[in-house]
Amino acid sequence: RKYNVAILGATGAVGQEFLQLIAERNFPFQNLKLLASERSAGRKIDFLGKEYTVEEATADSFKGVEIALFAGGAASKTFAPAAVKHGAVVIDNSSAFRMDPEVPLVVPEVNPEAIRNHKGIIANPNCSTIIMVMALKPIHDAVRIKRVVVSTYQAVSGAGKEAIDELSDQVKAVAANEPVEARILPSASLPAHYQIAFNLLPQVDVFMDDGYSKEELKMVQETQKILDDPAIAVTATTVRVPVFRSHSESVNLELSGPLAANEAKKLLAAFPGIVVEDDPSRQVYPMPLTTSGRNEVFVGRIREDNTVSHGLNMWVVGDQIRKGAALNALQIAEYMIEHNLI
Ligand code: 11C
Repeated sequence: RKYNVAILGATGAVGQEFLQLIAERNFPFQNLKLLASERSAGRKIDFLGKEYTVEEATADSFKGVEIALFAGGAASKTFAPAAVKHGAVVIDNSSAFRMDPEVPLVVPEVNPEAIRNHKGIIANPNCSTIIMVMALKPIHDAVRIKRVVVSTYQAVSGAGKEAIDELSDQVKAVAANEPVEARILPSASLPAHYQIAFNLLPQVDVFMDDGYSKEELKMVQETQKILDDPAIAVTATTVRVPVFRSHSESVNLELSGPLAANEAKKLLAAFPGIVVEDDPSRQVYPMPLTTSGRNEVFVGRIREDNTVSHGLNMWVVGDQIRKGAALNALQIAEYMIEHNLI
């Protein structure tokens, strides 16, 4: 059967990826509503041979909707309760509900069983978290991970369409020897903005009182919730890099027992949704340019770390708009359809 679907935030980077993936994966939709803020309402979008008009989202927009895909942002908090009241399942890409104990936080390859406990809202994790936990899960199941030290190299598209334009404009300005304007990064809500072109920003999202950024906190808390293991210690440094698409992560693990690098490779290669690209002799490793537009999470540079007992290093890269956002959310919906949960 086919489902009535709504996309909230249809004109943004994640919303557009939802449409692309719905077409690619032949997602079984009957009616499709494209919703956005007042600013984007009225825009026409051609999709699979039909013209859709973007509607301004209101509480009534969700009447008759069965699957509501929320691209993220502040609108989620406003509209999720209304969508649930109208009987929709909300799959939400914002951070609003992720740590709510009543809301499952799901990566379908990692903890699909959590979906069954939903009360209308299912949260999609933060993109950097999704990409990392995909690589942690097969290792954690084999030899429990005690501690994770992660540093991220995050693409500008994680901060939305405006940040993509910002990098593009800045690169052109530098090449033309013109003044560079910074308006968005590291975070639009903050007073200071810095050039990202030919630079790195050691800040993703706002800082908390303890000096960590919100992005770093998300990687700690969300990983513990998804792996259902409050004992796993995670410390993160999140960095924005001048890359358009795909987040990369340097992940250092301290395991509770021995695991040879070769064994880790086998575990990772056997895990659904992971591709191991690791052959130093031929200079094979994942890079943002080769992983963008792909659905899998790519792992390379897998090697033992002998500076601690049972240490392991790896390099993890994934398209954060696909697996880190729209694809993961759509996979949750597909799982629910497959298991008669809608
Ligand atoms: C970034 N990870 O790259 C962020 C974007 O909590 O869903 C996603 C924020 C979130 O800027």
